[in-house]
Amino acid sequence: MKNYKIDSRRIREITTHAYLPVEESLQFKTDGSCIVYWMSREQRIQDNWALLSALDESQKRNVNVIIAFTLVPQFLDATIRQFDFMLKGISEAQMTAHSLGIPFHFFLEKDPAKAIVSFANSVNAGAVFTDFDPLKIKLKWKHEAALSLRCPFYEVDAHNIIPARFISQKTEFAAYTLRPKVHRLLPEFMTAFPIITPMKSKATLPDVFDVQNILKKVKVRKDVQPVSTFTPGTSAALQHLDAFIKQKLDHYHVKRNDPNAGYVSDMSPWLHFGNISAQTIALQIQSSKKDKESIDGYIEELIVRKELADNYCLYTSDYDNFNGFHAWAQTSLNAHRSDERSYLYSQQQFEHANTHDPLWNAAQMEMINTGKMHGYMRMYWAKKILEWTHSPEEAQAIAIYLNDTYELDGRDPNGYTGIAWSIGGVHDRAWFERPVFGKIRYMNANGCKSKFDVKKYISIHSTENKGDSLFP
Ligand code: FAD
Ligand code: FO1
Repeated sequence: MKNYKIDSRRIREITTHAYLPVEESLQFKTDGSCIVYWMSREQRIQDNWALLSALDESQKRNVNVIIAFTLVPQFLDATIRQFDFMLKGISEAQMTAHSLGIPFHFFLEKDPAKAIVSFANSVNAGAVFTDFDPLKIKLKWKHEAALSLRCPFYEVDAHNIIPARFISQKTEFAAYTLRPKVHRLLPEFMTAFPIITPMKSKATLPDVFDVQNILKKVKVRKDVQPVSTFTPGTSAALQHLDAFIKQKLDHYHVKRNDPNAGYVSDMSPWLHFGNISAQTIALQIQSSKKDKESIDGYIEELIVRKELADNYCLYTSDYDNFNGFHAWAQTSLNAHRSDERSYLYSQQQFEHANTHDPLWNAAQMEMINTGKMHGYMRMYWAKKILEWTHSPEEAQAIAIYLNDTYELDGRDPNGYTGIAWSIGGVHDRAWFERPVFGKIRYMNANGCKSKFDVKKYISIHSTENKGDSLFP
């Protein structure tokens, strides 16, 4: 594979040897017989800056690169639906790695940090690379691993086109504060990926893991069934992207907010699991010669909005609770805590799409049946949970629980930020005051009626279940 340059602004050294007692830091390894890539967020082989960084280091040292994935038996509110999708995608990645001669090791471990440290020691790793993820659970895994690793440990931002830690060192107030930085820096970072070609040295390849066998071992809810609406893995993501560009992109700008039209890209499940890189998508969208307003609109969502979500989670550790909201929003919501709610529903009533509102119920059923609620409906869906619960805290907790249980793309910075936008006005401005919402932007069914055919949406997604019945 010909030599290439990794942009050092993507890489952060996490190594803690600087803080080790002298005798321990003397054990710190600078040689080693391989380089390990601890894959997590970016579950793909090609177009992956984290793997490319590890490969670059392995070539400099003339040693092999080895991939390791540590699966935990439970992950936030993930169910068999998300584990099924993810594992099928990882299985494809393992096959691709092996076809290139790169060993891909798979571990099912309660303690991922412990697993990666013992693996790195067992293969005498000269360095460990992993991919950037702003979620608290992932930062904890990395911190624990860093405390015990005795070799250089690097984090590479392979999710954002412009690395999150580089583009901003603070919580951005809104899209308009981040957008100019994105557009100024994009030309520097929108480069083509080097293609990984088969390794010269023949490393021993581990056995491939069996998806069904692992699915039997994970400790997750099995009643939220896998969906047939999305095919897992990188090849399906690339095929779907190609079809979107050819058949839909031209009308994205005009039709993307109509949940009946089907003119969004549906790339979020594959982006969430890292089966495809946002940079790969952006490069293809930009060179597509399609409708300019649609290209610009799509790039706004894929880059500004998505990177804004990583920024929010990276610099606001309260991204999943009320304390993460701006002061104006907290003051305003506090002032309306005792307002009378026109309706009140429990988590279970929401979960069973059992409210008085057929439009809200249809959105919930779209998510339950297909694993992906249309983006426009997610705003309405979350805002109504704020309106029909006792408090903003309860609303946010229910929205996160439902989103992370049923959405294929859930458990993601986009989700925590989308819910904080809807319920806590994060990245939004104050609107004129009203009961319960205070100055948080309000949405209602009439607003939806002016945008799309609400009756049609309800008939398509009404409460009769299409998949295996979730609720007896
Ligand atoms: P397209 O319109 O085709 O956009 C392409 C890509 O741009 C998306 O895949 C996504 O990566 C990015 N994007 C688009 N809109 C947004 C946005 N508002 N914020 C951040 N990135 C965006 N997105 C998730 O990935 N996971 C979630 O769990 C999630 N939960 C949400 C909850 C609420 C309450 C709200 C308001 C939004 C949520 N979003 C979430 C953001 C957005 O709704 C989805 O990313 C989008 O609907 C995905 O569908 P798509 O790929 O067809 O989007
Ligand atoms: N990442 C891992 O490294 N190991 C896991 O076992 C794991 C499980 C998992 C389940 C559902 C899900 O939506 C994500 C999961 N992830 C896992 C993390 C994922 O790859 C992303 O890093 C984050 O969820 C997005 O930031």
